[in-house]
Parts: sequence; C-alpha cells; structure tokens
Amino acid sequence: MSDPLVVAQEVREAVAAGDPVLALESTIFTHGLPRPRNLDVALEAEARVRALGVVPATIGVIEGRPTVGLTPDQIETLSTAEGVVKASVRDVPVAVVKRLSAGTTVAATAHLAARAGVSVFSTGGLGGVHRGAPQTFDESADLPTLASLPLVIVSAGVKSILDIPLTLERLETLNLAVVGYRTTDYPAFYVADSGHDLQYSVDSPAEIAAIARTRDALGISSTLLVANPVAAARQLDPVLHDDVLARALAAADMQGVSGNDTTPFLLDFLQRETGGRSLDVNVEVYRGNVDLGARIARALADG
Ligand code: PSU
Ligand code: MN
Repeated sequence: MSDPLVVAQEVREAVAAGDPVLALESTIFTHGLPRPRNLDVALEAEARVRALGVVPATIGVIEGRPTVGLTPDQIETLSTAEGVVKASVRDVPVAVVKRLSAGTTVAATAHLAARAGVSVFSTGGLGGVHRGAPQTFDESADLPTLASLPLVIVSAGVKSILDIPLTLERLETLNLAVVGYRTTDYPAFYVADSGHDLQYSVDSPAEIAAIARTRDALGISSTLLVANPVAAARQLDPVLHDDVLARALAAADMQGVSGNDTTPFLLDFLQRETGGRSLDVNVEVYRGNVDLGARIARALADG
C-alpha cells in the first residue's frame, strides 16, 4: 500500500534543502487547552516559528490522513470539531482506517516528524510516569517512543501531575538525555524548579546542536530532551500550585479517571481551579519552548 503520511510541500522542500523546520504537536490544542484559546495558541506558535525564519510543521491526523505541516484551516478544524480523538503511536493506524481526526501526542508527533525528516520539536510538557504507576503501570508511551527516535525535543519538563522522580529514572533507563537550558534545576512545567536536579546545563542553541550532531555521529538514536523552565517571575504561585494539584489528584482518584483520560482531566481541573492562571502559565511556557526550538532548528541547519 502507499505511504499514508502527508507532508506539506513547504515542509518537504525545507527538509530537502536542509532549511530549519520545527515540529509542533496537536494534542496540546485538541485535548490540553480549552476552547477558544486553544486555536489562538496553536496559530500563534506557528507565527512565532515563522518570525524566527523557521518553517513550522504542526502535526496531526485529518480525517484519516496523518499530516506533517497542517494548514491553518486544518489546525482550526482540529481545534473546533467534535469527535477529535487523542492519538498516541498505536492509535494512528486505527485513526487512518477509520478516517478519524486526531490530535497527536508527543509520541505520535515525534514518530511522524522523524518519518518526514524533521528533527526538532517543541511541546509544552512531556508525558511521563504517572503517580501510582507502580500499581497502575501508567507510563506515557512518550517515553519508550522517544528512546528510539533521534530528535531534539524542547519541553518545560513534565507537569507535577506526574511522578517526577520516577519519570527521571525512566528517562535514564531509556537513554534519554536531559539537559537544562541555562539551569540544572529540572522544571515542573508550571513552576521553574521541581526540586530535582539535572547533571548538565547547556548555554546556547549551538551547544544543543553540537550535542545532537555528536549523538548522531556516534550512532545513538534516542531523543535529546531540552528542559526549558518558565521564568521564575512568571511561574504559577507554588503554594497555589501544590494546593490545586492535591485536589486534582484526589478528584481523579474519586472519579476513577484512568488511562489516556488522566492527563486531560488533571489539566482541565487545574485550569478551572486556578481561575485560568495555570492556563496563562501554560501558554507562556509554550511560547518559550517554541522560540527555543526554532533557534535550535536554525543552529542545526547552520551546521
Ligand atoms: N502534558 C502536558 N500537556 C499535554 C500533554 C502532556 O502538560 O497536553 C499531552 C501531550 O500530547 C503528551 C500526552 O504527549 O498528553 C501524554 O498523554 P499520556 O500520558 O496519555 O501518554
Ligand atoms: Mn497514559
């Protein structure tokens, strides 16, 4: 059968020419952010990438077509249509055959980006090991998937809805290097410092590009994770954060939320219970990651 992947012409040409391209995921706007802000955030991210001289490649599934480089109309469709599913890697072939539209998770986005030859990707927060995972086995497919894809992914760490120390342990097991951007404090998405430390800090997109090229030259094919914290002055108040988080986890437990509904449920709870402040921080964090990712894509293209 023919390859079901659709790669936008602009993305294809940029990849072929060695020009910088930045992949962006779609679950962040289909399932992670509330309407109507989701659409604004997705379109603004593309505009920021373009302003930095980089081609944006937002990735998702449109009526059964896995697409690298969605048009603004397609982004709008995914942001507003009913029945858009959340697709990790395993779900993509099902979505294709059933002609579904889907937001792709970090794992699925990374897989499709790599197939299209795009090697840098910015997201908000990565999936990771959920609290209670020793009993539930709920670990995001983001982690094992990235273990065999040679990408650079910028995130603000993982959200504190997850078990951060267990996530860091799994990253080590899976050969996923984590470097802090100008810090050795591992961020917890809404807050600049999770309380867990990284071994290495990097200072520039050029240094990140050099590490990625060296990895490739050594035949190592796991993703380099760049942890880019929100500025401390713009983080969510840590006291508010801890209080709302505890209530969110209790509510998920009470309502028996499980599986891939867990992340959207917790994010929605935090947004409602912080009066939108977690949402503002979320958007701010994402902007920072998009900008840094674009600069890394340029540094890699310059090499
Ligand atoms: N973390 C966030 N916001 C998100 C997600 C994670 O802070 O929107 C999304 C990403 O697309 C990520 C996915 O890949 O949730 C992980 O879901 P799961 O834990 O079901 O694998
Ligand atoms: Mn999960």
